[in-house]
Amino acid sequence: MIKTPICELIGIQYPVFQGGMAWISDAVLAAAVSNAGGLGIIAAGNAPPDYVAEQVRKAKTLTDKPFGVNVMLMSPYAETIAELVARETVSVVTTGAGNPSKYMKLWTDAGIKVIPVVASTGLAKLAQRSGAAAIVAEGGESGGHIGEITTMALVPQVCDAVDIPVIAAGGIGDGRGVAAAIMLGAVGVQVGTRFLVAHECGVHQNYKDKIIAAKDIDTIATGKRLGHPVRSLKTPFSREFFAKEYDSGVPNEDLEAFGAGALKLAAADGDLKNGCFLAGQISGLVKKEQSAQTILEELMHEAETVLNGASSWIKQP
Ligand code: TUI
Repeated sequence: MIKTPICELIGIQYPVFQGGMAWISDAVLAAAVSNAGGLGIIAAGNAPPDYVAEQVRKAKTLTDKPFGVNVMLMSPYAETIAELVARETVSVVTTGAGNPSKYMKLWTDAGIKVIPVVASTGLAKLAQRSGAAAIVAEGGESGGHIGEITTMALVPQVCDAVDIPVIAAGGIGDGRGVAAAIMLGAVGVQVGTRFLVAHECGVHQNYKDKIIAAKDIDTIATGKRLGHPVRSLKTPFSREFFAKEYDSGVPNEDLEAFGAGALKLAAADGDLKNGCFLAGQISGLVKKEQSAQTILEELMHEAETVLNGASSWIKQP
């Protein structure tokens, strides 16, 4: 059995967070992951506060285990949602796509464990100073909004930069990834893409089918020119976005307008032409739909096997 300080800190059986995926991670998925022993996380994304409140209340009816809410700091509703999660006193808040400093006191005063998702050591240190309970260090292999640095390079640097527990994210889809993350100094992992194909994930079937069909080089990072690069599957939409991005004749406002609403079109409608299917580079490894429980058990069992076997490479002289 793998037990790390994050299990005790949050009160979970397995040191695995389910990534907060915008328009995808709802109460049903989060509760399934939490009931199975991981940390389920509801994604606020760009959704309005009423939707987030409804999902939080629903999750409370579906599980008595700890769960989290991911607050996407670029959302126009970030402030209202920040207040809402403080009122609802969820166990954990993770944040993404920005600096959570201005909300830290509100959340920690409410007894919430705040675990910012960061892509740099600078933001990790800042988050620790303002009261974060732990940090998710997310490499650019992940799906959605991404930073510049790979998981392999980022995780050990964040571990050295802070004294709080570090969770690795980005490119982790099986037990080998979990074992590698632990070797880099992390005490847990956050997994998005693999949970996207969980039976309990209500995303459109087209989305799951595309992940399962994807191979290693089937994702693309777009939006660098707008200052918020996003990784998604290669589709007619993402290829056109990429082409427009490198066309200096297309103004930034037109590029923003082209992308608006595309995440929801993919997640809710499975729109293969106009949808933006956020997904990590590990998509090529995800080959079947399984229950959240099986995914967690497989991740941990494989990680134990890999970690137990690792010392066999050490030969006595
Ligand atoms: O946040 C994520 N992943 C996301 S958010 C999202 S929804 C979205 N919708 C439209 C456009 C963009 C996103 C989909 N996926 N991951 C955590 C993460 N945060 N990765 C990188 C960062 C990050 C990057 C820059 C955090 C902070 C930062 O700058 C900090 C500063 O000082 O402002």
